Amino acid sequence: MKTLIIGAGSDLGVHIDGAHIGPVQLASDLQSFYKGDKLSFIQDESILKSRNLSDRRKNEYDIDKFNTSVYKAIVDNYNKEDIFPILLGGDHSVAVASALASAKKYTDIGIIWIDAHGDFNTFDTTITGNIHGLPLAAITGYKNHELRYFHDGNTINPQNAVVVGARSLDPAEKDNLRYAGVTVFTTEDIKTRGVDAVMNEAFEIATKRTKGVHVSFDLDVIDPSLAPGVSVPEFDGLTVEEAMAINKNIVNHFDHVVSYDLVEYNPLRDIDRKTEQIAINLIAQIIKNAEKKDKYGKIDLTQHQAEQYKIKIVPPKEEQTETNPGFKIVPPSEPTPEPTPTETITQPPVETPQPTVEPTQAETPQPTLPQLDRL
Ligand SMILES: [Mn+2]
Repeated sequence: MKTLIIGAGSDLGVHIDGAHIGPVQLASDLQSFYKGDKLSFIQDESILKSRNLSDRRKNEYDIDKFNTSVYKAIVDNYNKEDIFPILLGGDHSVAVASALASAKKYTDIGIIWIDAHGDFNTFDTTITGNIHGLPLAAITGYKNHELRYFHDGNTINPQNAVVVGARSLDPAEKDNLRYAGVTVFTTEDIKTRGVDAVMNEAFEIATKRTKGVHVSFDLDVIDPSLAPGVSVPEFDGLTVEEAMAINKNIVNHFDHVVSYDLVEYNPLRDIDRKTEQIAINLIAQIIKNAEKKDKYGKIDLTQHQAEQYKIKIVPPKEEQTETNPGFKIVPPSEPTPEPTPTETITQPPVETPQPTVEPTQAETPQPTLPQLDRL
């Protein structure tokens, strides 16, 4: 099936900056090997973001405006041809648009929400007022109708909604989840039962009497020591192998999967592009299976971009210390009564031989990022 990549560059749902540039960065990484259709939505720069944590209706109207555009575009494309939408966030509030677009198209779908958080708060129960903590409730029709004014189809039955990897749930949010009837598998469940046992059960629940499953993958499910590039990190998360195994399980159930989100990648919080590397491999795996093509293997981002943009990876210069100032000053053999600076330095810095340190992964500096093309 043809894929459609939707870059949803909004961070209006969280008080931390950065998630809005996630899709631009990921799309830039994808452009050398992904030749399919792309759409791009960038948060209007004129919108001032509310950081007031006591504001429970923070950015509600701007998020509604943004999601309305994303929703309409996905539905329009669904009406034109057979597509598999892949939405790149953006904070998780953008998933209201993608999940409900698929609910509109397929009428009756389930949802698997892979996330350290439940994202099941309401405007009444939210502690932070960050709307990225409310989308799953909105998608399953549990209050939060303010977040789906644009939607003209069914919401997703909460009985077909499954959260996978949760480890940070607010007390009132837990009540909401129980009351609505959403199944929650915690990070602990994954650690004790294993990825496949949990995911197979998640698919059983999400596919029961439905016509497909929307998958929404929040990168914060991974431990922040391995994937620090998210806005709200939670410790004791999944390993990269577990995250990839979840994706593998999704691929094994691909006959049921109708659309996929990868959200919360925050380049401003990333370290050594660790999160970006994971994100791009998760997406590549999904594109490969949606398009049933083998051309996307494992992607090494540093190498990949170096080749793509012909960036020379330069080994770091030896650290300049007092004993190794980085260049050699040879004192005059005879004391010179009135030396001038040009005479004392007999070997200028440019003549210093290059250090012979072998570049290694850890020592390789980040290549200068190319000018990012928007989608
Ligand atoms: Mn989330």
